[in-house]
Amino acid sequence: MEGIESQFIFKSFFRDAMTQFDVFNGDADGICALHQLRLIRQTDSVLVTGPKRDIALLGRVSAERGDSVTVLDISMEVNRAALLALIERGARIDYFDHHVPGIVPTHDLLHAVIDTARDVCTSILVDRHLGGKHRIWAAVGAFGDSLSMAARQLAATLGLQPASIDALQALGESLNYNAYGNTEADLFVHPADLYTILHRYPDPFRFMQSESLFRTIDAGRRKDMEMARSARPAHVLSYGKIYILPDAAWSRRVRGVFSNQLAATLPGQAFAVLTPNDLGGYAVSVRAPLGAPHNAQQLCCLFPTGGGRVGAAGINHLPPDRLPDFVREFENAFKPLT
Ligand SMILES: [Mn+2]
Repeated sequence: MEGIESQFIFKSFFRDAMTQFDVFNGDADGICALHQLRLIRQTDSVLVTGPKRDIALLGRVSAERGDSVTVLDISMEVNRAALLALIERGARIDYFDHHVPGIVPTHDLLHAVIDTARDVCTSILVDRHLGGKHRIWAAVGAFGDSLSMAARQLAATLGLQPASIDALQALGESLNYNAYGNTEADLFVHPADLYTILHRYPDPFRFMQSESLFRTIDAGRRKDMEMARSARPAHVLSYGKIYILPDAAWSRRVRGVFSNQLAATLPGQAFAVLTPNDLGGYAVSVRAPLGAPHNAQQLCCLFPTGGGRVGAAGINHLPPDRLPDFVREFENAFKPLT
């Protein structure tokens, strides 16, 4: 009896109270955007996040009339139906993002700050919104999103020494690296837990010095890269290499970063890095020669789950019986024109 009664009181209390939902990409940019906002306005919130590739997050939000939802660094286009449903239910939405949004709905309940310029990320949009109050975290987020120039420009306004700026870069890259993997099980720590721990630190240098979690991620990132570097390519061509990494959490985490590093090291060559997925096939990252980017997207779009850009593209699921086709098409795509 008592239980039922207190449950009733509990429920009616929460019906009147507003719930804050914080919905953010689990990468460095998403985490640093939220961190800046919550350093200004502290609130208990429901955290909704996941691995970097999980961007359809808004559908998981159960907000109702009077509730407030802050959305950071996930594509509005992908989350459109859920966004419209939340507005329909009467929730108030603040939306900050730098991905192509599609058509942005106009509604009193929606405050959207969207900018797709190449040199901004969500952490930078939040920095502008807050008038630079926690700019150092905007720099960390920008480093995480590989916007080194923009990040260095922000850091320069803070009067930091070059070594300190380099440390912020390593922090951004580590926070970002933690979000790579096919599922939550592949990550060093769930991004919601990473955010919760990081949020205790207004000062990024204190976080790096005091938090063992930072050292775990940073050391893990280096270890993964070492393992990848020791892998032998499955196919060596005169103009590129194809790697097939083993079925392991580290290889699923490192696939994209390893591809980028191969491309940066040998700018005249193309690379593909494959990791086994849970469908019995492969997830594929392709990098065109960095010196003359071409055909990466074209190659990946020959396969049903492929997509990307001209220099960097991927295939979500390459069925095992299509592997020989992929190798042949890779040769065609990057064969030197004679
Ligand atoms: Mn971003």
